[in-house]
Amino acid sequence: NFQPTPDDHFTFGLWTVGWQGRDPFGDATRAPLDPTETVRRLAELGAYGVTFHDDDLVPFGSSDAERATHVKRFRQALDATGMKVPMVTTNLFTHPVFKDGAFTANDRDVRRYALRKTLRNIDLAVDLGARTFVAWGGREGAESGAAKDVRAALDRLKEAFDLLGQYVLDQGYDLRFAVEPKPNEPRGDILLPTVGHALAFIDRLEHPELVGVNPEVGHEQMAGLNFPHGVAQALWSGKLFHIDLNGQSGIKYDQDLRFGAGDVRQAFWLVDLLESANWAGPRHFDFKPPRTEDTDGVWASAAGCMRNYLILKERAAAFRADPEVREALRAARLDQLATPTLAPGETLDDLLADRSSFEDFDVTAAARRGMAFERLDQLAMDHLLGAR
Ligand code: GLT
Ligand code: MN
Ligand code: MN
Ligand code: MN
Repeated sequence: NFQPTPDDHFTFGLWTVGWQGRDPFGDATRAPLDPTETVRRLAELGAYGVTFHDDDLVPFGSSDAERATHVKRFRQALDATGMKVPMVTTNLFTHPVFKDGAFTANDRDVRRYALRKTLRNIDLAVDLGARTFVAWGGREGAESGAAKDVRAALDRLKEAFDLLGQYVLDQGYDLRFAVEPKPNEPRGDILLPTVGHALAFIDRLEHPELVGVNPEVGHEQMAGLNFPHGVAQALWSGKLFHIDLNGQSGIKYDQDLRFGAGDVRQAFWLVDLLESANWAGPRHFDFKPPRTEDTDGVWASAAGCMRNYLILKERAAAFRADPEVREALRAARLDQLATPTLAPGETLDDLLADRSSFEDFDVTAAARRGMAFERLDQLAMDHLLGAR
């Protein structure tokens, strides 16, 4: 019946349902939401937990006493509802001090401040039981060429992650970092624009084992990329530490639609991938209920994220279980793709000596074989559209 329960591990950022609808052209259309109200409403809807930026919970500039009160009220709401906090992140983009970035700001004192803001928030994250710390570098970038020496900026970004990793090890924290790529917006060009860039960067760190990625559906699609393919490569690399689910319609501004809206076919293949890989992390929604919506519309939008995930999960399972699909997968030779190209024990010399692989290989006949992908894809379409 597509009714979510905590066992589905659906989580939401406080900033998602809490978005007031302020955009570059218009003022807020909704009143602020109290984080404790968000916790209660999401629990009622069947969510597992919430995530937040430091500033979502404790307004920027709060005193230590105010901070303690905000955290205490939040903790009480968590205890009352059983909601969890699997992930926390730092806001290093809203305050004007971060206008040229945080870990890669040209101003050295801004970089030191950004590190301190993050370290403080790591302590809170661990205190609330989070195991993942997301780092979205939305302001780490540039609008013009000479303004940012990208190689120097990457040195500073590495320095920041090396220090944060060292801190977590020194404190004995059970916490890993997840870098969230995005190609642009709010900066003209953002550093680590795609999952691939982030994976290559992580390899250069002092403690790469502590750092993975947090891909977001819309962010890869803003770069014209295939999101399930990016997630598959992150899984293949053992680097899918977290995921941001939402919707996007092609290459345009970051839409942050509810999950399932936008490119529904990629959403289907994504759910199929996460479920068939038995991915164990939370299904985290990072969306923005459109500013046309009132508070009822906000909760309808949040409920829609979870409902669409569950519908697609059912559709993907039906696709995988269909005997005709299994036969179509064989006809498309997916079983061959899963078989190593050399036989067990076969060497490069054996391959060179194998006349059937080259000298006697019937290239013309092999080229004539159809791949039978269209029939397979139509079966997927039938399942996705509920026609089977
Ligand atoms: C911001 C951004 C999101 C990130 C959040 C984490 S903040 O809303 O647009 O994609 O995941 O910092
Ligand atoms: Mn995100
Ligand atoms: Mn986004
Ligand atoms: Mn966003």
